[in-house]
Amino acid sequence: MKEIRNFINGEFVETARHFTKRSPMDYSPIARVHEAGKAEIDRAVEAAHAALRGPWGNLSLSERSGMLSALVDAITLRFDDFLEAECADTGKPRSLAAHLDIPRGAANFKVFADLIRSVPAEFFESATPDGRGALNYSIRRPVGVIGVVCPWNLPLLLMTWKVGPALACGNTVVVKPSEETPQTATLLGEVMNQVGIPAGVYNVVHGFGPDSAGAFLTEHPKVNAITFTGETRTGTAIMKAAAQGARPVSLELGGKNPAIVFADCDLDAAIEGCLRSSFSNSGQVCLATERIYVERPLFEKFVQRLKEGAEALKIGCPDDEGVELGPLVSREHQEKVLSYYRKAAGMGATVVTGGGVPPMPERLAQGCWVQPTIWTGLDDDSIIAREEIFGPCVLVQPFDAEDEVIRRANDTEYGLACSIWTQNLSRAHRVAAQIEAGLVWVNSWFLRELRAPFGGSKQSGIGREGGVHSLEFYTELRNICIKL
Ligand code: NAD
Ligand code: 6OD
Repeated sequence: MKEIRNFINGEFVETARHFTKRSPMDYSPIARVHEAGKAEIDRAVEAAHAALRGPWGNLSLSERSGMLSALVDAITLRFDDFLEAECADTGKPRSLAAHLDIPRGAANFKVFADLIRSVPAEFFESATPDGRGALNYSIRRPVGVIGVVCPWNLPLLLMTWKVGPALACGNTVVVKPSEETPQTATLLGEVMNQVGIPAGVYNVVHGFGPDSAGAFLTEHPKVNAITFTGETRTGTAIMKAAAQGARPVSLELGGKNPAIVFADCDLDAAIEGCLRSSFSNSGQVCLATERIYVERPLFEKFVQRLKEGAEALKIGCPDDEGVELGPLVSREHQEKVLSYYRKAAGMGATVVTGGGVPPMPERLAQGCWVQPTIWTGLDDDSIIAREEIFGPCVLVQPFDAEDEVIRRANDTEYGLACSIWTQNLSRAHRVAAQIEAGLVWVNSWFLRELRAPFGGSKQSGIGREGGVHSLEFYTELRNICIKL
């Protein structure tokens, strides 16, 4: 079994309390994780402040950016180690992690290392009564120590999506990875040391949420800002903690994302896109599609094609040849998803495919497997249409008119993402502009431009990150006024 330690002030730190990380594939113990208590959180926050005052804070912007670029190369050199660790923790297919999680882990540093070199500043010439005037300009300064609380679904990707801009802007961080996925954040500590990033700039503390590392970190008065990705309910608790001391938060929260499929779509592309958006990463993507609205003339054909696609998905372990669907991350999450499968059946849904646990070989029987599942025959008020399930499952419903489908797509407390499938460009623009979500894809899904704003509407989040938008959270803008 691996030992996973905290990473504080450039050193790997053991504690007396441990918890066990189990494999999603067969539920065997794979790591003993050292749980941080209040003392370790204090040390990490102090180290982060010391780095701000000292070696990190003293670097020029160009030196800082250069170090982050070196980090990109170092992550790429350790690609296989990151891949191994991410697949072990999550059970996701190696092909997925190799194309998405790990490259994005590096790209999240690259984009902000580049961007920070070319950020413009504003300047105003002001009139004054004496006629001499004044010059006003703005400077950006780091916010300080950022608490970064992360989920388990895309561990390295979502953690570096916060750490990349935070460090590029000159902050230091204390990261609390999910208790389900402690490995890649810890491994990144090794890489930080290899690159020579000063001790205390990047710290990792392990543990759970309430009464553990997550709460200790977000309640810590010397954490200057908190960026969080996870469930809306947890985000609400973190916002309450951040209210103490009036500290800023950036929240990326849950979703119940629709896809809208018009009868004039390219059907092959729509099927391929909806299979990916509903089932990749076993549906454990905040941007995943859990509701598909299909224009009625296409409905039967679409459902049949989606069923054939879902049934063809190969389920298995990360390294299995051609595998497309791994297990869910944990027993607890498997039980949650299966409870929705039971509720859907109990409510009289038509189970087009799936609905249970797939048959697996004996050695994997204890793993967290669920079948990819498609339902029809439930209405918009059912909990299946309303609550985020976060599994490989989707409800498909017919619609008749554009206004109707826009209203139904928007009829949710969430507002993260939406996909629209049509070949009519005018309609695509018209509908996209009326969708209440932070991100709308037309004829695609999860096509990411890292300079564009990313974030949720309604209960899917607060704030926007990505490109210059990240600067709004990770820097403080100050005005300097010079009287002439
Ligand atoms: P979660 O909210 O259960 O946990 C996220 C993190 O918060 C974990 O590290 C956990 O230990 C910590 N935590 C829990 N309670 C806490 C508390 N009271 N104080 C401080 N920390 C606490 O989320 P999850 O189950 O890990 O991830 C799945 C959820 O995340 C889904 O709802 C998904 O939609 C959402 N998500 C959203 C985005 C986005 O970009 N909007 C991205 C990924 C995941
Ligand atoms: O691509 C991203 O930057 C991002 N934050 C994706 C979120 C995916 C949610 O699971």
